[in-house]
Amino acid sequence: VRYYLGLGGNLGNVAATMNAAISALRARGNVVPLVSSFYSTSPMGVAAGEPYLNAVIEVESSKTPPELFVCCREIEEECGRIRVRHWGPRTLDIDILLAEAGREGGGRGETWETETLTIPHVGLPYRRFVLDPLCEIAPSVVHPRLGATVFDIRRWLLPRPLEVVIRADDQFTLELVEQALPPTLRSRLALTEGKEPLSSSGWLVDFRAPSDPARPRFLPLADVSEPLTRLREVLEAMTDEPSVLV
Ligand code: PH2
Ligand code: MG
Ligand code: MG
Repeated sequence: VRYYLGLGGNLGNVAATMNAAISALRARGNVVPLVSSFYSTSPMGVAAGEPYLNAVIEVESSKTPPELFVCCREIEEECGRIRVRHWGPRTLDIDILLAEAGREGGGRGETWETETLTIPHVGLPYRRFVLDPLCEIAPSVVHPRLGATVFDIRRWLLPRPLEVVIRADDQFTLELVEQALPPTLRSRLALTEGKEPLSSSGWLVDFRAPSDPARPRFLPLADVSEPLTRLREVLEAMTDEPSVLV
């Protein structure tokens, strides 16, 4: 099975840790044909800490998704990961992004939905720190739920200002959302209120509906405990420009 994995970390010598993780994957019988550049990225999340180094690798493996998931957890631990807090600083995070990915004109690839594992990774469509390295090594791979290539998904994040429609409720009005965003972030966005994205490159942020992984460019916030904080994090990750370190 062909997989794409996201690597990230912000504690210690992350480049060395990521290289050690790639060696550990190979030592466990997996083939790693492609490794992206290492990207320096802004931390997403108030608890995330220092800037991150992120990369994406292609892996050929005979393991099933749950088996690979366990294998990645073991390697995270081997590489010194301590889970101090959810989304806190870490030496190494390995996320399964895509499995048996289809190519343009070919099949669509696999989806996986269990309590511990969702494939494709839910954050993939809106995280530049994932899409930039993924696009470097696999631009023509198709996202099985969105039916779009990685190249196109990344391209949806490039317009400035980025068009974002807010589906507000009584509590989270457009005015409140605008006030919650720092001016630098607000200047990258064209915010309006509505029910659907206005154009083919637009995004919808929904404060009412819970997660629905089948909907493209739809960011649910109804199932999040601090929607405005989360919204700011997500919009920052969408519009940040990660820098490449090589
Ligand atoms: N991972 C997180 C939280 N925040 N920020 C960046 N820049 N890169 C990450 O890999 C990352 C993050 C949770 O997995
Ligand atoms: Mg992660
Ligand atoms: Mg993880």
